[in-house]
Amino acid sequence: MRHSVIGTAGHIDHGKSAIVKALTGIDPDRLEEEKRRGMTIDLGFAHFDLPGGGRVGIVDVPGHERLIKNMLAGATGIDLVLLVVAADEGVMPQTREHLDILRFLPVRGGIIVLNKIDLVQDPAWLDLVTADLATLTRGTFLEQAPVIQVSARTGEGIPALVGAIDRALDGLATRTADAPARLPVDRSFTMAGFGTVVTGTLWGGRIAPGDTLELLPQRRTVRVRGVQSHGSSVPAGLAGSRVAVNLTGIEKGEIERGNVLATPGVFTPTRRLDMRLRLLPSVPPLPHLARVRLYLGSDEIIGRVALLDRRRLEPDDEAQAQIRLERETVANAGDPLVIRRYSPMLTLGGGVITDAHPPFRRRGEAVAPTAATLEERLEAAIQAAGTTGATVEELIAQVSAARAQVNKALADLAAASRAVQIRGRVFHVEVRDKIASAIRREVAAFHSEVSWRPGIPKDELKTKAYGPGDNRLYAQILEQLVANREVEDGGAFIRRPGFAPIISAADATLRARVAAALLREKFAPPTRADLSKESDPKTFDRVLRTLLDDGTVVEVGPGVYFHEAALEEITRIVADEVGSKGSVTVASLRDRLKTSRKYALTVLEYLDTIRLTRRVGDARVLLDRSK
Ligand SMILES: Nc1nc2c(ncn2[C@@H]2O[C@H](COP(=O)(O)OP(=O)(O)OP(=O)(O)O)[C@@H](O)[C@H]2O)c(=O)[nH]1
Ligand SMILES: [Mg+2]
Repeated sequence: MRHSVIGTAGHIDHGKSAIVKALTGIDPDRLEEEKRRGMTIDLGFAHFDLPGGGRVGIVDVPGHERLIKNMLAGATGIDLVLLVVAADEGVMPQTREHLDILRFLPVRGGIIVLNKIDLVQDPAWLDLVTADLATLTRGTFLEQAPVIQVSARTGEGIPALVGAIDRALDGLATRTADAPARLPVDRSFTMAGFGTVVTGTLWGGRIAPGDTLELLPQRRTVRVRGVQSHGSSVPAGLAGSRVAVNLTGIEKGEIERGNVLATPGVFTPTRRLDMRLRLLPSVPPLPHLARVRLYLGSDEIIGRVALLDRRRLEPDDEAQAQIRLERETVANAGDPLVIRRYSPMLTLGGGVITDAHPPFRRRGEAVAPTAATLEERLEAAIQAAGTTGATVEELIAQVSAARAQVNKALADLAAASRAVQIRGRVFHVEVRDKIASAIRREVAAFHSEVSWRPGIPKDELKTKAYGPGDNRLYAQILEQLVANREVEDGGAFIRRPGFAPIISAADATLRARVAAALLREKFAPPTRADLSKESDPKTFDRVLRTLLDDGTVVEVGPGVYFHEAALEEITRIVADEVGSKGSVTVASLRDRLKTSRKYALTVLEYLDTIRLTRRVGDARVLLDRSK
């Protein structure tokens, strides 16, 4: 069974909670204050079963600008996001801010939910909102996301949304449970008769009753009494799902959001982290040693960012930095992070941890060689895979990082036009561009060298521009060039759009003569030697080629040429024979055509190869094309 967790995101009052309720029947706003004020304050949880099987957990987040901290704690670990936008209001500040945050998290996919469609009658307004959304998501992981119009109030579009969720989750590989357990805690409470319970989205591994775990950064050893997922006891909570863990050996008051429940001995709490940090385009520059809030998992920690190679980090720029924290947290190289300004609060940017236990670094100090980001290492691996490309599995093994992180880095590389995914394999864009240039070059060269042919034969083009082997990448590139009208697909040939072969007057005369000769004795056509008797061999070859190229003449067997009109007549006769007698034989065709056995046989074998007929014993029947 598949386990996944989806999260909501979007501006306040756009209907995130209403959509969760419409999908699951569960009202995620569980606090009395939430019900009274009609807004989400803290995270809400719900779940439902997909029609195709698989239980999905939903984390509902608040849209209020002052509650981004809670949103961040909920968004950690989700697979898929529903970015909810009210159709009557369109893109609003937290639509933007939530998307900015999600861009730094390893969210693997998303759906844009255009809600409150019942309030909008004007199609022009909807077009405007949709266009705004396209601008907003351009270059992000949501660029290709489906946009589903719904009304949480009337229920319109909800089945379509369920379908879109099903499809989106289907495309995501399941997470591996054979890693150390790591549960960023987003809630802890006491349950009568049970004691302390913590919940969260399990990042990795599995948690089962009887396990001894460690609560960090407190370094407290705890025991698991029971595990639930979506309200029912389970033998084990698995990576990628929502879990509630009943613990012994600890009081609720000793646990808070942001703590991590983990396999003992794997993580050492830290107060210093190296990171690759990127600022959003729309924020003020970040000075050296600025005080910020760091978001890691479900944790929020205050710290100062030391820029190692510059005085300040400009918007939309990236740098290596070290953050010094005011208290301990749990981190691992490769973890995604977000930073916000200390005050007034504003999402500044995010990035990835490059070292969770670095030495103290001074300004100007060289950064450890391990500082190559996952994205950089991934890009190098994709480049090395060349025209063969690599599967996501192969890439995960090569960069030894978690699937979610690799997927996120791949999405970033794709958004930055550095990598493309073609039918399950990832290729570097430079590889694609090189092949596209080779195709353009070979087509142009062919036209200038062999201007009397209608284009370069497809096989020849592939061999020259790409070489042998798996042609998924090649086929896709060629298709793209055809779609862009850079080249034209002329059946057996590729040519410059609109190119027409240039045939000399002398060649044209010979062409007409050869064609006429073949037509004259159409069922027992002259041989190549007969036809070429009075011409220069090179000229004859060229002229015959032009006849074959445009289909006037067909080579039905080695050195046996029929005029296309003759072949058409034969096809009719064969169909007629089969129609009246049930099948056609070499002898019966020979008699009908008044030709030799050799010609009748060659023609029938040709009809077999083009799959018009099929041989049954000594006879042939028509091949049913509908099968
Ligand atoms: N007409 C109409 N109203 C809706 C629809 N969906 C939600 N609403 C109303 O919009 C208001 C806000 O809905 P919520 O679901 O609480 O919005 P939210 O996005 O969860 O808000 P926060 O959690 O505070 O960010 C409520 O009064 C809902 O009844 C809809 O499709 N149509
Ligand atoms: Mg809400």
